[in-house]
Amino acid sequence: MSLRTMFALRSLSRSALLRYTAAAQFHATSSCSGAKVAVVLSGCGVYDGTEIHEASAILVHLSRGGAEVQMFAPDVSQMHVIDHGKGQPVENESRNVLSESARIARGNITDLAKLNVSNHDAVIFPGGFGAAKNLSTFAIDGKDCKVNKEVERVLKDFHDSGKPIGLCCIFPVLAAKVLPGVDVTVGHEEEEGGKWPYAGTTQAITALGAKHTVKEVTEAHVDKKNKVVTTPAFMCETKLHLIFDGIGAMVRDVLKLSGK
Ligand SMILES: *[C@@H]1O[C@H](CO)[C@@H](O)[C@H](O)[C@H]1NC(C)=O
Ligand SMILES: *[C@@H]1O[C@H](CO)[C@@H](O)[C@H](O)[C@H]1NC(C)=O
Ligand SMILES: *[C@@H]1O[C@H](CO)[C@@H](O)[C@H](O)[C@H]1NC(C)=O
Ligand SMILES: CC(=O)N[C@H]1CO[C@H](CO)[C@@H](O)[C@@H]1O
Repeated sequence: MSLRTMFALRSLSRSALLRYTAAAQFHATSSCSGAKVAVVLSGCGVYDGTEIHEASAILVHLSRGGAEVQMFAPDVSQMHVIDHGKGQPVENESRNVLSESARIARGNITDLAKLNVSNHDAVIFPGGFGAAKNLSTFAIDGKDCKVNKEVERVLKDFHDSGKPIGLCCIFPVLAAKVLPGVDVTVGHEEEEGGKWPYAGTTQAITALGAKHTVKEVTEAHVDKKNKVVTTPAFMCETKLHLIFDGIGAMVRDVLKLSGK
């Protein structure tokens, strides 16, 4: 202990010292994670790529949890480009999923083909239509969709290695396709007057032979056997901070399962 620290400790009152110790312990347990987490993106913008708020919420909660993050995206072209102001496809414009995702990663992104499961403790996939348009063909083919082969490989590699997989929004449907019998949530199973506009997705999940569990937007669902953690996020028409909280629950459960 340095003289300076000793002096600082001596001058603290006993109760302040206890508070200080408790805070230090809390700090240690809350940020000791150091888990290496891969985050996989599918473009930039809800209608043709990654849902930006979901990606951001995941990164904030991972940062708070003390995780070390590396971001990835496949080097493929987007199914189409949507003008997010008009909600319509832009004709004759083509964009690359890796370079668009780099916007969210502040430039620091790696081709998904280079993701090696040995280098990470967990993987998290945010949602957005990019998952259904660029990482799979779910937007067009529904339950008969194909999944991008690198995405399929990564899901299987983490699953086979017993490393946790975190998913939100529409992404659980890709897990349902790739991981037989997985148990996931995308929220409620009825539209309930527009609160759950994509409730029909639950039918695709069960048609794929997976199990659907009903959860609230602020909750995460843990499939302990498969180490798959899911939360509804923007499958629910609700306030942004509730979606943020649900993603926080998902990220915490992923970090817990990583054992780091
Ligand atoms: C980019 O990300 C990698 C992996 O997380 C990290 O090691 C590296 O320092 C980052 N580079 C920059 C320039 O931020
Ligand atoms: C898009 O490309 C096609 C074929 O190259 C061309 O015929 C068409 O005029 C283009 N449309 C626009 C809006 O530029
Ligand atoms: C993945 O990383 C491990 C450990 O660093 C290494 O042994 C293995 O060869 C790598 N696999 C591939 C496909 O690069
Ligand atoms: C342009 C295009 O359609 N790109 C791809 C988006 O992702 C799906 C699923 O992997 C591919 O089939 C598309 O080719």
